[in-house]
Amino acid sequence: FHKPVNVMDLVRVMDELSNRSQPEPYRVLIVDDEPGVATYHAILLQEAGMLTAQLTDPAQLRNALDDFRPDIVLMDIYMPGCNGRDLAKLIRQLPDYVGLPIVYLSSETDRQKLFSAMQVGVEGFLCKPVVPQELVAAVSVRADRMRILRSRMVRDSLTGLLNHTAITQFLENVLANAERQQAELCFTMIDIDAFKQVNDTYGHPVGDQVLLALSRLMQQRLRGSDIVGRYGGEEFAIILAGASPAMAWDIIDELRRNFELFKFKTPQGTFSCTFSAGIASCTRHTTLTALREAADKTLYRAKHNGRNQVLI
Ligand code: GH3
Ligand code: MG
Ligand code: MG
Ligand code: MG
Repeated sequence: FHKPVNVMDLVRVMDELSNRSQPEPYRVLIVDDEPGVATYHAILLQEAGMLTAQLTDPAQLRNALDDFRPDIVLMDIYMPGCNGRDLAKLIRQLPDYVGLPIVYLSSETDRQKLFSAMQVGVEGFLCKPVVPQELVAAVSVRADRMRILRSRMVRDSLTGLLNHTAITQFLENVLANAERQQAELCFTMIDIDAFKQVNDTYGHPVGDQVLLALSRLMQQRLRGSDIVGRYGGEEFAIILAGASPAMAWDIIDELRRNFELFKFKTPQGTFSCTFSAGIASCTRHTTLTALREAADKTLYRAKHNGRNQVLI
């Protein structure tokens, strides 16, 4: 089992979404058996505003990747006891890092050997001694692309909210944290009422506009610490960290009251939409599955009870 999404990526995305912080510097992992050489390259990159980590023991590669979570790896080819080609090949076999850019930094000039080293899935080669501007440019364009891809992987393409995988991953981590700190946490499932009818009456594009409108409303109205995702179709999930069920109810019910006031204007007429929501608290349901099931059941009760309501 591997985690398809790393929490650090999610935190970055949440920061981006809420404009809470400056974009984080690119993270570069430098693999070189000679600490002096690694440090020289590290300084060049740091001067360009990047964050670096150095790895001299290839046996620690997996840990370095998981802990440092680089946007790119700079790899020496010749190192005692192992070579860069084998390490690059190993990275390509890890599902989490299949897209991670790898660039060789080596004094190898034999074309044939270089081709062979690149065949394992390495996209760049820089010759030592490297021209500083060339190093910075080669690293930053690739790191930037990696960031964009990572952020796409955790987002829903229509609304830009966290996708199902990401929100699940987030919930798992926030739940573990809440348990350690004995903090409160509420998980809310939201489902738009009679949404099929909206599509059937006004068309799918109008349905999409409704989904977008609710997404925007949630992003505007929720606190920075609340985490919103599109769970699937017309279902959304909200993690309210540090909120009691009563607090969560107030927040979600205010959303509900705001949403029902929206008027969607179409050539076929103007209409409004509502949603139902179920809230579950981590103090009563401590596992991920139990929490989700509880929220789902409560949502079902809200639907059964006549819709357009929030239940705990
Ligand atoms: P209920 O009040 O019980 O939730 O009824 P409902 O009609 O909302 O529920 P149902 O599950 O029957 O229908 C959900 C609809 O959501 C069906 C599907 O076509 C639509 N849907 C799912 N994803 C999208 C999307 O991305 N865009 C649009 N426009 N519609 C979507
Ligand atoms: Mg070397
Ligand atoms: Mg549904
Ligand atoms: Mg629905």
